[in-house]
Amino acid sequence: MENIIPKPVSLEPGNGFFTLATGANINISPGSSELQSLGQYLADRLNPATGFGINIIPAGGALIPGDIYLSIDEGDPALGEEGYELTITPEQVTLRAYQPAGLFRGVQTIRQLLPAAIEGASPAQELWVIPSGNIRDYPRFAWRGAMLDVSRHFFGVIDVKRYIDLLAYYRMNRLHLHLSDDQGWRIMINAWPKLAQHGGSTEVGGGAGGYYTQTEYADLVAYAQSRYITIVPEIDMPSHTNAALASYPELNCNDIAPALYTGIEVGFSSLCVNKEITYRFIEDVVKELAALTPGPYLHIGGDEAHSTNKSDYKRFIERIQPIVAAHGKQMIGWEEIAQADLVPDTIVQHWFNDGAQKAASQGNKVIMSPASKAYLDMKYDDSSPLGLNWAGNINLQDGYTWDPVKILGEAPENAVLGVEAPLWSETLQTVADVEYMAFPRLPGIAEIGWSQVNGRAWDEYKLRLAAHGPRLEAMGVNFYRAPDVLWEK
Ligand code: TNX
Repeated sequence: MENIIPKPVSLEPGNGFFTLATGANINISPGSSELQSLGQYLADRLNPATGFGINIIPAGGALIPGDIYLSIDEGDPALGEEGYELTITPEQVTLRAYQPAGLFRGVQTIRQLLPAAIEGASPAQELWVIPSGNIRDYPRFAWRGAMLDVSRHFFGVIDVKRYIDLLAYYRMNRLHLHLSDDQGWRIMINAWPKLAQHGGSTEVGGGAGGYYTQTEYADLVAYAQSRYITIVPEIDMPSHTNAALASYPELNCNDIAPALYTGIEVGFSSLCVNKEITYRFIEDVVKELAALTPGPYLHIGGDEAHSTNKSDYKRFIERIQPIVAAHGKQMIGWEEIAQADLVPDTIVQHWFNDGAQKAASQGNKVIMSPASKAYLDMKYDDSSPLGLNWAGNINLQDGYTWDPVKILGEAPENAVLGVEAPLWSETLQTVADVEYMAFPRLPGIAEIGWSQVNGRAWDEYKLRLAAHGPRLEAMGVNFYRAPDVLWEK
């Protein structure tokens, strides 16, 4: 019971065990299509390794011994959107929540309470027991995210779905996709098709790159939604735009398209902020992206605009803000945008300077992604074969032992929406590379976002993490077996 990540708010062990056996059903109430899908999601996690063929049924009157119950009937509003209550007795597993998202988070806890072999892809000989007890749990922060840079190296739909599934396992709820940068434009925009066709045709190192069609992108968004994860699309501007500038000469101040770029320098490109066509372009991109995005957020980058002068930069951000709002989205930007006058609902993402602190003291909400703690692309240590180190090496302990509300200095704590772990992909070419950098640091960030700060300690956490080794192995995750953790076999 003690090895759950993120650590639950409260956990009381009971006596005995529940045994999942052949013939067990998942009972749902109410019998809505949403709960049917949620039940099926759980059955799909349990059936491969158990071979039981568990079915979903609407809950009836009398409780059936050996069954699992998922219910939002008379759910406790105090659990909020994502909280849940899990009661395990030798007779039943009962998961209750106020909202379906809470059930989904609780389902991850059920998975983690079963033997690690439950995550295997084919039937295993195992006694499928869950220790009795009571868990009541809800998140500390509303925003528990990861960012994947699909621009520097492109990752296709299957790869991103796998990442979504791993985020879900650790109860995260946001996936920020960095969809454009100097090296690649990764989403088809029908009004400006060369962005994807030309701007998406390469990546760092000169590989083939790629892009999502709008149908593929919609499929990704729906997949994330089925895991109660909101996709946050980012189109970076005014800098980090070489792929766009290379695709349309008219976006350049001199009307000359530069060549595609496959290196890893930052900050050299800029949209032509004094041309009207730049704003028509942004209007078209925001319009199509907003239409593809059911979530409330749209990220406009805004970082490292080293070749845009300060007053141009400020005017640019102040002109983009109402465009995003006009398409019904809440704007997010990296903390450099705090140089501009921000409307109250613009969200600022901290990474490396004091912009977020300034924004928070002005009343804006902030997302904490401190580069020296939360950047999954930093090396673990000097011997790491992948990653960068401009913000320092980040070992597991460094990545785990920080508090998002202590990063901001004088700014008010309630400004912090939550945490996000960016994974920039300059050095990452494959899913195996992505997993090696994200695991096992990502579960630590997930815990910082979800769990209460009291009771969190590295010495205790690293024991729980050790027990996740066999789980990650069963899922086929290529994780870094950090020497400071006594990984269980
Ligand atoms: C800084 S973080 C960047 C990215 C790089 C990253 C590499 C940020 C807002 N900008 O363009 O990929 O460093 O760690």
